[in-house]
Amino acid sequence: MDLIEPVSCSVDVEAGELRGGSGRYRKMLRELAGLYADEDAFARALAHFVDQPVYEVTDLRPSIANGDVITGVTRMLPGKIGDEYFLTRGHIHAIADRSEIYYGHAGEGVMLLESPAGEIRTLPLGPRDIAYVPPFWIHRTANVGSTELVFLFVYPADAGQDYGIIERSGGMRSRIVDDGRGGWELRDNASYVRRSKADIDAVEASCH
Ligand code: S6P
Ligand code: ZN
Repeated sequence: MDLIEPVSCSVDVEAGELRGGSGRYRKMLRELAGLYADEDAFARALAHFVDQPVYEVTDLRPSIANGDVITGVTRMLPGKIGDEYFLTRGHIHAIADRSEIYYGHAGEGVMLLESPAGEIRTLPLGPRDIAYVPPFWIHRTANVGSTELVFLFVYPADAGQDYGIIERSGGMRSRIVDDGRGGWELRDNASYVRRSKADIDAVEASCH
């Protein structure tokens, strides 16, 4: 039996970080090309966000063993590309039946979820909101507020992330855009291509 040492971490909500974790990565806007509908607005925004990560993840990854968990904190800047709110890249878990819990700490977020067949759901992700991502749902998060969005996540360590499922369908079926009244609304993504039966079957097969 290989024992892992128990460890305590804490969430620094002000800094939007997990203190005492083991890893960190940053996502720059230039790494998110193709996510947003308005390519001209994206090109203009690149100049403003040269040095600043759009989002940053600090996590605790004791191992990637089946049965272990990965815990982390994501901190996202507020902002829009055109009228579309800042987003995480989004993914389905590489082993697609692995679920996930998010817990909001600060700011105003929305989780956008899509089933392999293209059904859309949204969940609020503000302070003390718990968002449950069930098995097989593609998920990404938007910062729909005017301050930083900070949330915690926990998911099985063997889950992995498949980002290609969103790229192959031309994005998710809906976009999260400014409704013109200080809030947000869903808009159909004109570039969206429905998944074939073979693609949907491949999601299910990822678990066997
Ligand atoms: C991992 C979990 C979060 C996201 C993070 C960044 O399964 O859902 O850690 O990774 O919020 O999003 P993304 O889509 O760039 O991995
Ligand atoms: Zn995930």
